[in-house]
Amino acid sequence: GGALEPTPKSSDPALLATDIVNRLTYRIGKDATVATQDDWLTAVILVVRDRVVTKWMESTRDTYRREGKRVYYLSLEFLIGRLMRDAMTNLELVDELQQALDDLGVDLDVIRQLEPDAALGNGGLGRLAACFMESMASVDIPAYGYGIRYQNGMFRQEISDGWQVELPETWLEHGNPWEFGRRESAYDIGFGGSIETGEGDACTWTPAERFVAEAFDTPIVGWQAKRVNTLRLWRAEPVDPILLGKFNAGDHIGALRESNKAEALSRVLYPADETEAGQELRLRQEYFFSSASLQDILRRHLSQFGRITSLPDKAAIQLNDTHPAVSVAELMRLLIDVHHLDFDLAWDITKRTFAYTNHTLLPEALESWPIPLFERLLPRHMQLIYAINARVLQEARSVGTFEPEQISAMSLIDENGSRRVRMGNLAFVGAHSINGVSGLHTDLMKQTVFRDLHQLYPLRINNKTNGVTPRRWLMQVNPKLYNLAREVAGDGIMTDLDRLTALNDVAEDAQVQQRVAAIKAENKAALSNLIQDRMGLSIDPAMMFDIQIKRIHEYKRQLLNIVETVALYDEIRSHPERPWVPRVKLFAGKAAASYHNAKLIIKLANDVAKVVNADPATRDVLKVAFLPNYNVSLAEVMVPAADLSEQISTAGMEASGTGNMKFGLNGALTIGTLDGANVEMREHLGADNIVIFGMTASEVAQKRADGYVPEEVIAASPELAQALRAIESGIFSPDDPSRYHDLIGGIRMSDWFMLAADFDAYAAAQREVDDIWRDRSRWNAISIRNTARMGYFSSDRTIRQYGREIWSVLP
Ligand code: 26R
Repeated sequence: GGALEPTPKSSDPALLATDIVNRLTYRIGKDATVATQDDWLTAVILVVRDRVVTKWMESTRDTYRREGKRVYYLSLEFLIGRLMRDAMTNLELVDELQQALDDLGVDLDVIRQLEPDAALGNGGLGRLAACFMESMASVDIPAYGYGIRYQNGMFRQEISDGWQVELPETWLEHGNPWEFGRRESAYDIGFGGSIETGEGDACTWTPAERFVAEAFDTPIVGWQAKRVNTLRLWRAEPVDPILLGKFNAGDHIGALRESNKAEALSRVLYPADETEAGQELRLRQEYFFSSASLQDILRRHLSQFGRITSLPDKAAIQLNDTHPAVSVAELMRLLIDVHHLDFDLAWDITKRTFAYTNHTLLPEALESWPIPLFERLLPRHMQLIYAINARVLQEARSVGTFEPEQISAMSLIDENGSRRVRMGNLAFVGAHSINGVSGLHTDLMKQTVFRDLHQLYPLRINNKTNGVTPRRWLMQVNPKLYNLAREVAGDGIMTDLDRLTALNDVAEDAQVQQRVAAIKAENKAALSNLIQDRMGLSIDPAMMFDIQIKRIHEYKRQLLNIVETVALYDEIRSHPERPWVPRVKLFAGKAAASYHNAKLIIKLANDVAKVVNADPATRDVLKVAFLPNYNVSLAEVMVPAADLSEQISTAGMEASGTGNMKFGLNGALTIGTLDGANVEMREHLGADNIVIFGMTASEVAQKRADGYVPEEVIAASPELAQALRAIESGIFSPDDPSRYHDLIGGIRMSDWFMLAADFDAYAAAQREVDDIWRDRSRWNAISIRNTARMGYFSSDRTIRQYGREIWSVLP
């Protein structure tokens, strides 16, 4: 029994206020009369943090005492956003802190907005990792997240004359009160060099370059502070920060070069989403954090359990996509070369320890590394990969039924063209579980990328449909809707989101409908104010808020939405007398800096907005806006304000989507294709509570195979033809009339994402949405049913499934 001080339970606002002033005085060194808003923010975070730390130590001691299994979530991305409200909510201290701050004359809502967003991720995969961290703590799974402490996370987006401009995001500029630097937890990371054969299967690797990985820990609080887990992020350091030898010899520059090289490793998040960066630095980052994390995991395991062979019983390591897949080879190296196991035993332990999640089937997002590069940076790992490959292919051949093409598809080495290491295959063969992130995506994995490996190991692929944390994405972002839901469904909804189904019974209740509509109106007014402040654009909250927010990518088809907007604009101008439903089309999202068409789509959204918003003939019924710098905090304002959620990817291309779930939970109607988790959303909502349109994944595949001719489709759709011509003609780009020739030309010529093929169905679905909107009681009932039936999409459910079916940490 530890003799720690009792948890400071003092939730009395007066005591909290004293605490805050004490932090301000003794930690920040300021008097209340001169404190800036930033000082107050830091003081409040420190007060909250202390309470978190107490729980954190309890959790850590509890895990150790139980001698249980720990989960390790390895991810190159954690898109956690702001942490203060999250921690306050999960400690159930929001009202008390609000009161304390009121008494001090500080506005919680003002200082809350000064906390920088931790944007250590691109999009879906990174945000999922953040929801999972919160859910693992909430369902009481001992877990560590491992990643990189990027000095610069996702870039800040400015819109200049309608174009995206990327600027560095300096989230650490004013320090980070949430993190604890752990100088004592540091590991050596090597690159390059040479190998000598040793005894048995072991080798000695002498790297040519060496760096140090230093740990920074952030506590992640679960709901009601049931458990606090650790997010451990690595920063790269030079081996000897001052390099005394060189420095003393007068080589200041040489010493600096070393330290710059180290800093580069944890300097910046790669902002390419779904297109392979292929840069040497990226592979270095992947190995850097994999090696540091595995060394840390083995050290912890050995210090508690003493025997390396029990690793799979005490550690489950989840690979978040292939970004940490080099871990498979690194664990083999550590087990064989450092811990002296033979290859067979090491391979058995490795497979029983790792599991791998796939998040995309797009061929351009499947990682593979040129063999010469791999060999140069990681010579020992290259050897091990060849050895693993030999075994796997031997196993495949011994089955006796595989064709040579199937064997070469299973190989860890891609031999078509220049030889490359396939990271997906490496992760697959090194893991006992490979999961997709929605039912459809998992099925497609079995039929496409992993078709042959799935035949060889038919029990490995399984599905874990994504989810989102209801604490952040309902309770915190939409407190009024949460309170209404709690009135109807009881206090237990945050631990059991399925209880929201109680709302089904009140979906037709006129009074509840009124209240839900009033809450939505308030959320829309808040978003309107934000748009007014940031863009100087005024939007009537009575309009339908039609929102598409996500990374800009052709497969997500923001362009389909914009083209339909142009067609609608044209129709309204031709028939102004018709009873048009007033709508505002809102867009936000970042484009990879190197992704030409995505950046052009942003410019087009802005060009269309400029023309449409200035037209007195349509002004009252149609508005368009592209909100700059989409991030978690902006999503937190937009999601609760949405009437309509756009989830319109080409079927078969969006692995799951998680924005779709956040919108549904907050009562938006979804217009979407049968893609990713939309398929399961329809099953849970019932077909009357979601508007589905367009081709299915198999129809898309069939049409591609049959030879799709977009010009035929365009010729058959006067509305589409007219809208495309309008964009091409330069109506929206009078300063550069040919700006969109190539973009629209791509649709005419090949239209890989089948925008034209789905256009008419999409436009018809939008008019169906209008019809529902006109019947406001029907709309409100659908909205309530959306909230009622989204319980399945809680990340607590997802995590419990991982815990039972993959990690064996739950009964
Ligand atoms: C290799 C590198 C360039 C790279 C490729 C792809 C880096 C990042 C990505 C992002 C991918 C893997 C991603 O974010 N996928 C998304 O994962 C979400 C969570 O599972 C899904 O909801 C979403 O559909 C999917 O696109």
